[in-house]
Amino acid sequence: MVKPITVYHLPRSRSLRVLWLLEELNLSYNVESIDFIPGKFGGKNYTKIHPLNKVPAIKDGDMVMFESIAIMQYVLDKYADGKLSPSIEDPEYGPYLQWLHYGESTLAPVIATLMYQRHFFAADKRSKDIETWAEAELIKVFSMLETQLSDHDYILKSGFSAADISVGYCLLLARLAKAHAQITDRIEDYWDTLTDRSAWLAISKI
Ligand SMILES: N[C@@H](CCC(=O)N[C@@H](CS)C(=O)NCC(=O)O)C(=O)O
Repeated sequence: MVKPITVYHLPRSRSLRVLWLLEELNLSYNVESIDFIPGKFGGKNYTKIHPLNKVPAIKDGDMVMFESIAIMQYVLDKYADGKLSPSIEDPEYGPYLQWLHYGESTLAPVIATLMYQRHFFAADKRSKDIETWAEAELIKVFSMLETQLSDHDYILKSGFSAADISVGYCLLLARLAKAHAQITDRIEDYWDTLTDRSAWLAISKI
């Protein structure tokens, strides 16, 4: 890496996935903090970086990109030297990719639904039916995770990988969405294991 990657970041947001990965890999980075202005997230200048004004985005040299999982894949392919993801020949490669994407494609939308119902929508726009649906759905999608974690500490038998970062961020999101009733004891233990890692401790307060 010639110059450190710039990470556009908002506290407690999906940009934590990117910072966590960079920290685990011991790569240097700059943090560009985005202001949360309701309705004008990040302001006009940030639209040039992310046309939808969402986080995260990164700048690596002249290259700008967004989508947290895609950014993770980019960093892993370009700078990780085989760390934190199994090789394509490894039998764990398929399950690894599945869980890497499960975090954003399956877990995050359900938890985000709860977040909107409980925090973001005005009281008169909330729907008890949607909230009840999301609670039931979260039990289902967490049960898959619970099964996967039944006989090892991390998602893969071989140990900590980027898939844990993808899924692990959703456990923070679930707490922010007040989904404690859906977080089982095993998932709580997994959260404790993840948040004990020095890389998480280094970035969680940024
Ligand atoms: N799939 C995208 C989701 C990005 C996203 O929705 N980020 C949230 C913060 S965690 C955001 O920017 N929300 C502001 C908005 O949607 O206006 C990713 O993984 O990067």
